[in-house]
Amino acid sequence: MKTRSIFISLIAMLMFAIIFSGSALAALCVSSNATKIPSSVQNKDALTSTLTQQNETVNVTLKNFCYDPSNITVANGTTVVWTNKEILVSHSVTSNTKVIDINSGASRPLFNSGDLRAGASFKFQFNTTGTFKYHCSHHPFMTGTVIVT
Ligand SMILES: [Cu+2]
Repeated sequence: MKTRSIFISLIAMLMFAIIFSGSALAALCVSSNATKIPSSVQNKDALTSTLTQQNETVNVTLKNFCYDPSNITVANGTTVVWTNKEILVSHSVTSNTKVIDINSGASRPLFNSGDLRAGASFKFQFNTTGTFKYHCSHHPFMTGTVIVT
């Protein structure tokens, strides 16, 4: 009986260590910013009008329990591609913004990669301006923002 309780204590400590190490890694996640400025833009006066006409791709990496860059500003119509560059860990890219599904009438995230395994990618095209926050459904401390202008 005593052996069993020691075993249970060890398992509890191990689980705590795993959860804590994930949080510690998240604390090391330095938020980064990026603004996608099309190469065709020569001067700032042209920037606003040109940004809304672009159809470009922006890449975000998932690594060390971080989205990098975690905050991006993109033109309306931009496709964002998230790639999981971890060795073993699965993540997700799950929108905080909810929409009503036309077919089922149920609420669902605007975009959701589901289980994004190491090496896998997920993409979503933004066709509405606004601020779109997202998180990892496996590790809720992982967060990111896409600002569509
Ligand atoms: Cu995750």
